[in-house]
Amino acid sequence: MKSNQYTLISIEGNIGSGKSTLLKLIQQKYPDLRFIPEPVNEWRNINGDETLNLLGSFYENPTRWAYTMQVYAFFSRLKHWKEVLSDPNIPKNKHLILSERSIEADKEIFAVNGHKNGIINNLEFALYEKFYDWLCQEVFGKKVQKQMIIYLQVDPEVCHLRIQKRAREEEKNTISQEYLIQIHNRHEEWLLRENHKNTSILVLNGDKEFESDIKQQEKMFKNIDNFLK
Ligand code: DCP
Repeated sequence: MKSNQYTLISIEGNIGSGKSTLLKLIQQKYPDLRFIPEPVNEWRNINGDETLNLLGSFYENPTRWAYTMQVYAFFSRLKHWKEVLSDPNIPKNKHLILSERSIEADKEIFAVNGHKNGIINNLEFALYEKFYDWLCQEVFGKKVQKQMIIYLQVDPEVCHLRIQKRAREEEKNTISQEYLIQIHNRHEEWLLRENHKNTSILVLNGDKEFESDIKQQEKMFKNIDNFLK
C-alpha cells in the first residue's frame, strides 16, 4: 500500500447496539490504531452552550431539524478526518484508522432513512448529496484505499432496552421501536444486500451483553483478530 493511503476500520450498527463499548475494547487490544472520535457530544452543545442542543432539537422536531442534523454530522466528522489527513508526519504503523461509524454510514443510514420516511424532503436530500459528493472527493481524493467494516448486528428490541438503560437525555423518551427498526433495516440493506467495492465486512452478533462478559468478548475477538490479520 502506498504510504499516503489509509485503511478505514469502522464499527457500524444501530443506535444503542454497543459500538462505543466494542470500540474501547478494540482500542485496548490494538493500541497502535489511530482513532477518530465519535462527535455525538459535539452535537449536544454547540459552542459548549447546552441551550444549543442539535441532537435534542432533532428528536423534539425531526421534520424541522433532520436536514440540519445531517449537515452538521457530516461537517463534524469531516473536521476530524481533516485533522488526520493533514498530519504531515504519519508514522508508518498509523495507516489503519479506527472509527465509530463513518461518513458513509451517516449518509447511507441516517440521511437515506430520513429521506425515505419524509423528514428530509427531496430538495434537502438533493442538496445534501451535492455537497456530500463534492466534499468527499475534495477531502479524501484517493486517500482511503480500503474500508473494513465491523457490523455489530443487534435486535432492535435489545437496542431499545439499552437506550432506556443508558438514558441519554435527548433519546430516552423520543426514540421509538419503530425508528430503531427503520435504522436496523437500513443497516441490513446497506451492509448485507448492496455491493461494496474495496470493502470487507465482518458481521458480529451483539445481542448478548458483552461489556462485562469476558467469555463473550473472547468469542468476538476470535473473529475480529482473524478479520484484522
Ligand atoms: N445520529 C443521527 N445522525 C447521524 C449519526 C447519529 O441522528 N448521522 C444520532 C443517533 C443517536 C446519536 O446520534 O441518537 C448517537 O448515535 P450513534 O449510534 O452513532 O452512537 P451511540 O452512542 O448510540 O452508539 P452505541 O450505543 O452503539 O455505542
